[in-house]
Amino acid sequence: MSTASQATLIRGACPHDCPDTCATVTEVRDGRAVRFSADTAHPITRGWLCAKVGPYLERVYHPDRLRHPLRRVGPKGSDRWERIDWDEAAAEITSRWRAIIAEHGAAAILPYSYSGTLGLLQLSVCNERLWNRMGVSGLDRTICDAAARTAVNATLGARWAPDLRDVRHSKLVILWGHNPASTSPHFVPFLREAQRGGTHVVTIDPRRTLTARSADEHLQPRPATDGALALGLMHVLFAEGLHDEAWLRAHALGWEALRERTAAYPPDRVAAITGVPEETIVQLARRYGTTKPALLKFADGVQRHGNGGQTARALACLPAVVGQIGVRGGGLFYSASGYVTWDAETVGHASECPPTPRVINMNRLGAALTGEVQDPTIMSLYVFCANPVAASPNAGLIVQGLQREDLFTVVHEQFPTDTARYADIVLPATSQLEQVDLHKPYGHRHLQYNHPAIAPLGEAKSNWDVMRFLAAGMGYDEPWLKQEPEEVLAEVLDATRATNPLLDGITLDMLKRDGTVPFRFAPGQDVPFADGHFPTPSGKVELACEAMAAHGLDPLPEYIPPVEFERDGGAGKPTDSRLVLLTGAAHHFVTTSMANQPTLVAKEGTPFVEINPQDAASRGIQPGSDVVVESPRGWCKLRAVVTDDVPVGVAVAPKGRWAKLSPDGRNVNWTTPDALADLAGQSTFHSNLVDVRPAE
Ligand SMILES: Nc1nc2c(c(=O)[nH]1)N[C@H]1C(S)=C(S)[C@@H](COP(=O)(O)OP(=O)(O)OC[C@H]3O[C@@H](n4cnc5c(=O)[nH]c(N)nc54)[C@H](O)[C@@H]3O)O[C@H]1N2
Ligand SMILES: Nc1nc2c(c(=O)[nH]1)N[C@H]1C(S)=C(S)[C@@H](COP(=O)(O)OP(=O)(O)OC[C@H]3O[C@@H](n4cnc5c(=O)[nH]c(N)nc54)[C@H](O)[C@@H]3O)O[C@H]1N2
Ligand code: SF4
Ligand SMILES: [Mo]
Repeated sequence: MSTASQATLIRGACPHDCPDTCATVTEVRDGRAVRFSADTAHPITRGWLCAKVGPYLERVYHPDRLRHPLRRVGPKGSDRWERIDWDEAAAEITSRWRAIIAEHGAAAILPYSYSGTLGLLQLSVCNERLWNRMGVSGLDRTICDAAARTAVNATLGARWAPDLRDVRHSKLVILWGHNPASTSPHFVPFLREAQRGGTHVVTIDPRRTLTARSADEHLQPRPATDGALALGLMHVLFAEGLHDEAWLRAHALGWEALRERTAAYPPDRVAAITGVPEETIVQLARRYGTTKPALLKFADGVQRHGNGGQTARALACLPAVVGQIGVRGGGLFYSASGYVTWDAETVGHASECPPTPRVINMNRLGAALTGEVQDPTIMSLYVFCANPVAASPNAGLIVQGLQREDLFTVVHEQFPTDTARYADIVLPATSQLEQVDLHKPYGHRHLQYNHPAIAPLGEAKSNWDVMRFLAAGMGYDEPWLKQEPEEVLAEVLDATRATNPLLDGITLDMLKRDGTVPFRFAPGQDVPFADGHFPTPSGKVELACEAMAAHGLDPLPEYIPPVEFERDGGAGKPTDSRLVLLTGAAHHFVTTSMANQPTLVAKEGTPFVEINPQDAASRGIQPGSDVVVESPRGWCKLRAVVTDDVPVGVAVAPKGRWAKLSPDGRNVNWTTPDALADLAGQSTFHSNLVDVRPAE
């Protein structure tokens, strides 16, 4: 009888790579989670979870959850395993590592992780402590946001974002290369509220996304031409005197040089480059110059091009031209990550460790495993919180590298992913319901504590428990490799609070008790840069930015087409019949996470590629037929969706599909480039020219 068992409610945080970091509530009965829902009191979550995480218990109790360590018994990739226990697993891993270190040095070991969880303990600390102690190769974490992170920090001095509820004060909102209806859903109701009150919403995206459908205006520039579009808007603003000169004089470095630069971007030239009509460019510039407060919100998709750094720079400069920084309802919304940076020393204890011998760009994983990285060659790969075979670029080359007989690969995972398939040892990971963590969102300004709700499934261990276990196996004795989870969190929180007033008075006990705790903004200081000070070297917004020169870029924003695109005199038209393949977020997955949940896979349908009717006709492609999508890196097979949601010359196939769950055993990342962008080693997934043709 149901009355016999007592229900408990456990507070948590959604751990996934999403700006919303929802506050969750798990109902537990007899040790089993029976209901998973949203906190109704959280000011952003407001009682609902997205389509992906709503059915989370399907993920937690999925029959495919890994429950004990496995050792490979067949050839690499054959998916034949024997069950082993944790002691055997640790003994094998540590003895292989000792032998590799003795023969090649610790640099021959590469840990690879990204964003399976965003927790302080299970990701940030686990990215550092054991690896620093071992002195292994570092990973340059560039797959997602490296270019914009660098560009925004250099231009404004920090990644600070407005309270997303303040969009209610905006009169104009420009969503640029950002699809929040799928990727930051809790922003959308606030946006709608503003829109109902008369706010004009513009989306700038080559694809008619879910977000674009309900915008007031949709501009569809050719991919990777956004830098030119932004400079064109500035051209009109300066030419028509719609810039805020008083503000620029007081707060901006290099605005006159920027004005000169924009002289080369008159609307007719920008229209030719971008494909956006001249009148539309002029009208949007006038609207942006005269409608205040105006918010410019961009996210990560738009930077995943060969010229992503300069694009992000141009976008970061725009709000300054119209003096819309430090204004409630205005400004730049890129990321809130910069408000709190966890204290690096307590996260990693690097000062007590050997120096990191080298850093390897994660976008080059396939190349790194197959010869690009030598002296020493990578002899062991340890993957956790990532699924590179399905999520990283040029995946075919990664598979080739993982098949190297002399490579020792360990994968710590919740599921038998495309990457786990190529491991020598697979270790079972806990889910968020089974582990402790503390979360700092990148889309809003509240900390969120995650209590474990249930015991680990089978023999699953959390990342931190595995790190401690392996550290003991390596014979390390440092107390910071043995701490309990809460001790680690308290150590980092206390050290971070000591230098960051936004955490004043926030203790671990308070976080455990309240779950959600907002940052402590001083009165009047919750609007980013409200005091007119910018933490750049000059104290101003750096429109001309010497830091960019140090990265080998023009100190002023500039439009240069990505090298991957052979362009017709810079006019932005491909000179051949290939299509630009964009592979942004799928609505029902977070990259490849969730893409093995039956109800979500069913909602997403057969892996597809959208192409314009004109492109379909000229290639003899029937709607609903199978097509081959091919680049110089490789190919995959997808179902053709013929739609004018995508313009001529562009194809769209969302990221996230598992290769092993796809009919051809591949996904779009068999085609994507592993070339690096103009800034910070950024990935260039979307600078991808592909042939699309009917499958035989
Ligand atoms: N549902 C869902 N949510 C997610 C994720 C997911 O996989 N699924 N992933 C999470 C992660 S890891 C991240 S980084 C964020 C990303 O969040 P977003 O940046 O909002 O998402 P993306 O779909 O990657 O890219 C946004 C848009 O950029 C467009 N785009 C591509 N190239 C260009 C271009 O040259 N110009 C312009 N103007 N637009 C362009 C794409 O068509 C896409 O609609 O979302 C997070 N949230
Ligand atoms: N074509 C294309 N590819 C892309 C992108 C794109 O736009 N286009 N976007 C890129 C972006 S923005 C990003 S951020 C990357 C993300 O790339 P990844 O970080 O590789 O993300 P996921 O594919 O979600 O894989 C995360 C894995 O971590 C596992 N996991 C979750 N929690 C835990 C845990 O607590 N412990 C352990 N050990 N494992 C856990 C999950 O089961 C999942 O398999 O993908 C990139 N891939
Ligand atoms: S994925 Fe994002 S929107 Fe969905 S529950 Fe998690 S934090 Fe909330
Ligand atoms: Mo990302």
